[in-house]
Amino acid sequence: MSDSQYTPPKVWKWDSENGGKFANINRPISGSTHEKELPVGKHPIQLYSLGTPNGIKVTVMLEELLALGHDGAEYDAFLINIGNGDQFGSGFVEINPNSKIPALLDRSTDPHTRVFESGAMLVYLAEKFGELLPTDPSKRAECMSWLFWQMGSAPYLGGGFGHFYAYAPEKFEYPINRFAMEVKRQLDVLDKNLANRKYICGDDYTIADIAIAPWYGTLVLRNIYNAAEFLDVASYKNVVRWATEVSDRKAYKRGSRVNRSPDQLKDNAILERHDASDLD
Ligand SMILES: N[C@@H](CCC(=O)N[C@@H](CS)C(=O)NCC(=O)O)C(=O)O
Repeated sequence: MSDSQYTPPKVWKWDSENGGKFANINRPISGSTHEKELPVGKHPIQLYSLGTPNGIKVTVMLEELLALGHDGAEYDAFLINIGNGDQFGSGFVEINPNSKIPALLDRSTDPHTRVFESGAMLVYLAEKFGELLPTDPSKRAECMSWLFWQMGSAPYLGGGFGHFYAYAPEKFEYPINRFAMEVKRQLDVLDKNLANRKYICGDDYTIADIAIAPWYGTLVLRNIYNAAEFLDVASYKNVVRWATEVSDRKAYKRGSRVNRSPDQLKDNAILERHDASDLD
């Protein structure tokens, strides 16, 4: 247990200098902090994002749709630098009142369609183009179940484990134990599911794979949070096998290079994507 004692006050107060990595952008209030219109490119789909696991889900999906021959999935991906507070600009907040990347605007509809929440974007795009989401009600339910599983589980991995293991100003045993336990349980859920399945929902690659791979696939393959050894990720052999296969897909590779922040521009990563040739 940690030695530090904290007695919560009667009413919580905002201490903007709390020493945490994200103290400069975290706020207890929603809404915009400044007026800023979003740029608009030439393609039907406008994406305002950053190449984090949540952002990558959508660029991978768009690249998969383009690979399947859907020109209507052509997109402009503009960089939203969350470290600089771009997510609090007025134009961004109009698309996503929750001020988090990714945010999507489909300008091919009248009126334009805004979509926030990466899971909602995967479903929107899957339905719009009739791809990667089964239409049979039972298969669709299985796919949706895993998609929602990801949306509910990943905050334990990123906001819980990753935050306390890698970003908190000090190492606190209690939250690290609690979230390591949960993340390992989640990896075990995936590992057991993938023991008899090629992909998350069965024989077919779906939006459930696209949602889960950037989080748990990256965790087992790329040592995020420097925690590969701590969590013994190599022991989840079925997850490693699946993650390797998914991350070898051409569209996955292309999508994961988009909207990398300026300090992450390695391995052919690009800041913004406005043309297919930007990734060639
Ligand atoms: N549930 C949301 C989560 C989005 C999210 O947490 N985005 C993070 C980056 S991965 C963000 O924009 N953080 C900025 C902030 O919290 O101010 C989704 O899947 O779209």
